[in-house]
Amino acid sequence: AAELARTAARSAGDLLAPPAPTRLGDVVPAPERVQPDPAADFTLTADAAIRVSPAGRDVAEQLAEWLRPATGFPLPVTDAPDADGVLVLTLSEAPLAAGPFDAARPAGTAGPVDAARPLDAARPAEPTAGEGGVGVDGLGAEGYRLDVTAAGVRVTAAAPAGLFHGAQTLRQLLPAAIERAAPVTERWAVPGGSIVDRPRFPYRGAMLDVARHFFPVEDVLRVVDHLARYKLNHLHLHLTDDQGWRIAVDSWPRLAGVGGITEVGGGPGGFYTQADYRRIVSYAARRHVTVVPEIDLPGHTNAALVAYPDLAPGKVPPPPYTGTEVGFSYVDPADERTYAFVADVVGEVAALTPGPWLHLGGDEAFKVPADTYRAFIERAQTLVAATGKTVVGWHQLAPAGHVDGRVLQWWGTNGDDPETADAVRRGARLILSPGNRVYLDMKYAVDTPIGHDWAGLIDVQRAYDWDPGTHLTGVPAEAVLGVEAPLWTESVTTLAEVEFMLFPRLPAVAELGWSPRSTHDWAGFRQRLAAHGPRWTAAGITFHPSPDVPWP
Ligand code: TNX
Repeated sequence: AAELARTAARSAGDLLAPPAPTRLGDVVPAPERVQPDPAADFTLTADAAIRVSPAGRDVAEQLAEWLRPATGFPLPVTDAPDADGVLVLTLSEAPLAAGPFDAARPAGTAGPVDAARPLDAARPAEPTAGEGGVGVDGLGAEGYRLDVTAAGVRVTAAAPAGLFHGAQTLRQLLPAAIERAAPVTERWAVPGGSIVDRPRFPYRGAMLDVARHFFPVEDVLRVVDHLARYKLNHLHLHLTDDQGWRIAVDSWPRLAGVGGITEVGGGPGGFYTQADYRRIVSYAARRHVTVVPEIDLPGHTNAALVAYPDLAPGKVPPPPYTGTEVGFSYVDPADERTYAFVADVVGEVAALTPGPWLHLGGDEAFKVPADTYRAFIERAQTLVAATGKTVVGWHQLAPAGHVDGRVLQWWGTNGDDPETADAVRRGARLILSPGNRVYLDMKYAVDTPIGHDWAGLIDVQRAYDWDPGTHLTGVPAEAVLGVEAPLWTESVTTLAEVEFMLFPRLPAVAELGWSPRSTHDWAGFRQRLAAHGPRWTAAGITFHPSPDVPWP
């Protein structure tokens, strides 16, 4: 009787309350499967608690940190995920109980979905475990399931990363005012229904060039937050270039001490101490973002040569460089000390980096003859492999011999690239960063105040409308590890300018990396993206009000 009374009261409430302002499918990146239930909207109230399994505690704490400022609610985090609660985060290797997805259909068949986001027929929901359940283990470490009913919200995943992505989805389903830093009066409604979601590609990233202009730790942490919102899971830091060396290396202290004090335009530069770098790495790790450090070799090394002229060809100390030309510098490939330098640097950087990757650069070494370049890269790859890390490099590495697991980051503008396709046949995997699609330093339009245009103008539709799975001729989708959007900073000097170049293009790239191809739809994406404008405004994030997007 009590249950009946509660249900009746709830229905009466539903009749009175307006629907949640956000629709369940209004998430960026688009979830794999969405099944709205408009009768099951949930409203977060001051008495809510977050219940979580012990291993998910840190995700629950972060969710509370996101929701407390605007709601002003205490949102205590407590154990006991099995008890009834309002916001429940559950880590489970076991099959999930049947939920709204499964009730209407036999196990293993496609369920009804949001008409706007049809099920990807080629990629059915993962092995339904037993009678009508979805196995979270089938969602991988990053997948999650989110169920919203009038009584509460439950996020279920096999690992903390999945819980984290599910919590980010929940954050997006609340009204935009949730992004405010101080309490506001609002009905904190969440649209009812279920989402089952997991990434298309394992590697989804962005690169920040901290070498052309230096960005302090706090700025980098904020960029990590931006990545994590959109389920990007890698931050590539371009740590070294002609204009500055940004990471302290104990065995070669002048690299940062001398090479770190310059930047484009003559500003003071700067560098990360090893403690600073560790702080970035652990802040990112808490947000399920892996840092990929890049030491660019053999070119883009003027700052290192200023610090250690013995590494320069001819041992001639070059002057510090604060311009924006590329391709003139290189470490001396004929001197054995160069390889000791490479070994020491990659050794220290590897030791500071828990993630599996170490990026060797390799781009634009125009002054090094092709066979010398190849031999240098092969030695450098071996030195990286000896640290236990997997080699990543710009696609100029392609002609060099394969080394276990190596990954090429393709930044070309023409998808016919036989050299890269050949490296893939020899075992390389690819990160796609097509210059004319995802280079975030390109201008949006002719009148964009900062940025380049050598790869063209890139507004949001251009960043969104391509397919990483088919972009390169002769490269199968299985060889594609994922996508990354690089931000070079020759013309970018402040955090606000970084954000201006990231938003709204970064979410477009995030969707290419995360969402199944079947959800790809420019008309729908621009609508979903538009709803994020008020979120960015509420969060104090600078963005370009692109005419491609129907902002509210
Ligand atoms: C090319 S892309 C570069 C960078 C520049 C960028 C400017 C790549 C691997 N190298 O050195 O900053 O163009 O867009």
